[in-house]
Amino acid sequence: MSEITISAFKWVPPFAQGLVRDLRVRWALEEAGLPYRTHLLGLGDNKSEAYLQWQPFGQVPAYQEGGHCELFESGAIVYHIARRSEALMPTDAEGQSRAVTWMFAALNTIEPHVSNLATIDQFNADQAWAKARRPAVVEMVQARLKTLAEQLAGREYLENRFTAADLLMVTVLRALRHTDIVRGFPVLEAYRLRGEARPAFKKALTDQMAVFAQNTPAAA
Ligand SMILES: N[C@@H](CCC(=O)N[C@@H](CS)C(=O)NCC(=O)O)C(=O)O
Repeated sequence: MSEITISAFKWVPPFAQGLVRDLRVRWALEEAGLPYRTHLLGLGDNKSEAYLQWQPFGQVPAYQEGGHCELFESGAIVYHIARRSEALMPTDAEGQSRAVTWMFAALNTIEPHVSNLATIDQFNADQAWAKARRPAVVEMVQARLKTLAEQLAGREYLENRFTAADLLMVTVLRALRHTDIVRGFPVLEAYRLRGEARPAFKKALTDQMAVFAQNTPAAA
């Protein structure tokens, strides 16, 4: 495969370290055994004209392969990698479609509610509207996680093996690390820990955190 480059931030505040979505791509590339380079973005670089040509929303991650295949959206990038790696995707068509189903469930059915809660807690905790809204948002997250826990009962992973869907789902659950919500579902807590115990995850996290450590601003 041609040379792969992914975008990532040089530094983010501690509440976001270990959660920035380039982690998903790093993890997928580690599972697939594919080497990559990083294109590191400092403050404001993600809104430059040049970067917006690559990632129109000015977000990370973005992905480039062979100097031409430019992708964005962490889910699409992980899918692109998974399509070519048995480590992330079964080889049979039905198994692939099942994995994709759970990838969408992670990003489209569960992550929006998790993000709503994270937005309240990390950026608006002191606002009256946030205090009023939070209980209903927590309830919605718990309802989604209850169903997920039921699906995972008696299984190690969402299907009968680890796939890109588990990779995405575990990263979604990790975004609740500032709460006790996942710990309230022992099946999900065990699933999260199972994902985080994978060598590829550990390598991806170590590499993301190393960049932040190297670029910590003097005032932080
Ligand atoms: N749906 C996008 C979301 C990407 C995203 O929210 N990235 C955050 C970091 S985790 C970001 O770049 N935030 C800066 C911004 O939105 O300006 C994906 O999954 O790639």
